[in-house]
Amino acid sequence: MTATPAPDGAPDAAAVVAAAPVDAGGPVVTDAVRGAFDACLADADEDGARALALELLDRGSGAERVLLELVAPAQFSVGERWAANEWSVAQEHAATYVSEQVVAALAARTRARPATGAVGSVVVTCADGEWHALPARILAEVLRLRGFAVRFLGAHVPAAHLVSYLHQHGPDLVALSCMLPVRLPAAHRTVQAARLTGVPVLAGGAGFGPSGVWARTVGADLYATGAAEAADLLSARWPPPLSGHPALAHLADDEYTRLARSRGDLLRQLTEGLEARFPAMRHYDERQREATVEDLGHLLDFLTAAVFVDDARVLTAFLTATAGILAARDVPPAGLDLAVAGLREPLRDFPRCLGILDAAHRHLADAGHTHPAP
Ligand code: B12
Repeated sequence: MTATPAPDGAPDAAAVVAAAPVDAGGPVVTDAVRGAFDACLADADEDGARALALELLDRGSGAERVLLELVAPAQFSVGERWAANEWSVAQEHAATYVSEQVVAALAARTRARPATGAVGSVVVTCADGEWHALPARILAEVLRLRGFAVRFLGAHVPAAHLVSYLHQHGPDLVALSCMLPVRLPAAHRTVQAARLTGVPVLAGGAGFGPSGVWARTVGADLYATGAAEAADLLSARWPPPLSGHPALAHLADDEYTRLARSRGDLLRQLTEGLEARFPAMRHYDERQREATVEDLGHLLDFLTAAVFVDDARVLTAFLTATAGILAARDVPPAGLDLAVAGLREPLRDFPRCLGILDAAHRHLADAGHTHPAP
């Protein structure tokens, strides 16, 4: 089924939603509704996207359903399209802006409803350096809809500032979002900040790894995969316990600190080493060179985060994702193996790093992305 276009070419929100079957949670978010919403994101059609979401709400869909079954999956596929080189960064940014406006519109519409009686107070925050605020915002709205008193701090909150905020407002819980594993050291600082004020931390977001394994490593008290799971968990276990203990004894070897401190030097050595081993790089134009240096910087950051939590999977997951992104842009992923190899010499005195680089090489070899020795 396709959406009936409105006179200006945008999907007709009322028609698309009216055609959807209704269950106990209101109109179902069908493929047709999703398709119409995706079309609005693709076209940066803020009005169309908002109209669709509010139409669902007006016809009886709960705001939680609209947020979690329409907005969040659409935003997730925005990333897939960018990764597949179907969408430019600009298109992705425009789509994200539209999603943010839709979340704001849903929040504004539902905020006027009588409060259900707050069951507890939650500060929702992102780790320092984390700019993925939309998933945390969706979590904040879902918690609010479920009756929690929520303060949303947005992206990139330095731990030191959080401490004074927590002292000032005394919430029952900090909900910490981390979408990139490279922010795990910052997430750890946030957990420490909350610990200083005696407030437990609920962690969530893809940065905490499969099943939230690194949430426990950095000492979070609770973990939930998504907003609905978080709301269910908190409703069942309130007040939340203060029970997490960071499992970071391996940091005593100082590899993480030394690695983080020498990022600039390592990036320069890695870039120069690659130029020597891969002469085609010397003919890169400025844009290609910048993109390569940026990718090498990400490689170093993911290695550093892997050393922080002592888990090679931080790096291997990054390599899998990056190999797909490079292949979609006709760049041979085998270059990643060359970069991994190029780090061995500068890091020869870092045994844990070398172990993680070995695992990375084996991972690339298993995927057929190894580079013949130059
Ligand atoms: C939009 C976006 C951005 C926007 C963010 C804008 C904003 N206001 O949020 C911008 C442009 C800033 C951005 C930047 C970057 N991004 Co980005 N981004 C995305 C994108 C497309 C969507 C993220 C999103 O909103 N997802 C939808 C959410 C709503 O779905 P969800 O995750 O299921 O949401 C649930 C959970 O996350 C959970 N949750 C989240 N937080 C919490 C907290 C708690 C306590 C709980 C319980 C649950 C919870 O609850 C949510 C609701 O149920 C993703 C792609 C993707 N597939 O996700 C990439 C993605 C996350 N980005 C990525 C990258 C690499 C980057 C950059 C490094 C790119 C660059 N080269 O600079 C930067 C890093 C910026 C930084 N320092 O943080 C990668 C991460 C890869 C990896 N291995 O980690 C992804 C996966 C894209 C990709 N395919 O490579 N990005």
